[in-house]
Amino acid sequence: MKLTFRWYGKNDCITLSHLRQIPNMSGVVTACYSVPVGEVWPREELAELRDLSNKAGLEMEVIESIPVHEDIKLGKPTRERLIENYCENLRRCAEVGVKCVCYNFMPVFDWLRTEMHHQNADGSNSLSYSYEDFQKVDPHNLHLPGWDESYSQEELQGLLEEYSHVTHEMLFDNLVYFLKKVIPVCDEVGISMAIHPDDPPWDVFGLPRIVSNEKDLDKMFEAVPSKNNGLTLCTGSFGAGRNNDLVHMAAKYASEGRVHFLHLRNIKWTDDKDSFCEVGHCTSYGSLDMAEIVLTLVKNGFKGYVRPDHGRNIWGEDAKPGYGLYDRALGATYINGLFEMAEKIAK
Ligand SMILES: [Mn+2]
Repeated sequence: MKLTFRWYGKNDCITLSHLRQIPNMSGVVTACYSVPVGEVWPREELAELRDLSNKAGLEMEVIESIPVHEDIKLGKPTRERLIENYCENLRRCAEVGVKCVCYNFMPVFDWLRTEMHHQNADGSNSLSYSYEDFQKVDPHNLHLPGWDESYSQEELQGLLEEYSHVTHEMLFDNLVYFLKKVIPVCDEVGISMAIHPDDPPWDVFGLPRIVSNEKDLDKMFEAVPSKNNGLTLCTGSFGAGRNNDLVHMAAKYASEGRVHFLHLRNIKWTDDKDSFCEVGHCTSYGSLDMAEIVLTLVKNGFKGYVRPDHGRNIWGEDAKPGYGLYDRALGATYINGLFEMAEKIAK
């Protein structure tokens, strides 16, 4: 595996020299954040990100993400130009050495929580999702932490209205339409696409979601069989769905060569409905068996990129929720330990 870490570019208060000092760190996971969704990324900006990373002793082989414009998900006529731009971005990424691109196909909301600073017993805080609190959220008068400023109320209402006619089948057809244009470019330039699962893995506000479980994935891989049509196995996202058997999914998709990118984090189910809290990475902290997941991946030939996903805020750090340095760095060292042992056992 190659251990990586998300880096939000030059404006990230966590610097490349910080990242370089995390044991076994191979590279960054980043993107051109200045470019509006759907537009072409400037070559100079990509080259600059790559050069800054390389100068700090880090690779830039993973992009997270090249976002998919809502018009592509909605299947509007404008998707032709937007998909062409997407393909051009893939070519440009390949030119600077990118090997893997993470993306998602969630309508409007690419993640949802009800609390950004849930207080934990040990004095840390983390993101959480409460079933009870979520029932009280009105999408037509949205005040949800992390989302209040992403869209204006008018824009959001417009999008919700457009999606009100989109079924799961239509969204899936639009994903396949997109992949049938994008994957041949990936095959040509040597990039693996790694779709990120729905977070959390169920429909929200009546919006369809189609990357939530094994059945969804099988359908998608069957429609576009190239191995470059792959997966970001995000344990925290799939793991919030209690019917998802992460160990089984790890074995199946690693042996099929579909797991190109791994997001490792643990979550704890906090009631008998859908509520969960993000916790420290170790197995003992949450509901997912992290050691078994990693061992299973390695035994089934996983050799992709890994990054510690969301961490808690600890040691007084007040970071972008989920993206502090300290707990993700602790997560990284834990991941190193799991892989070192798993690779020894698998030999
Ligand atoms: Mn993730």
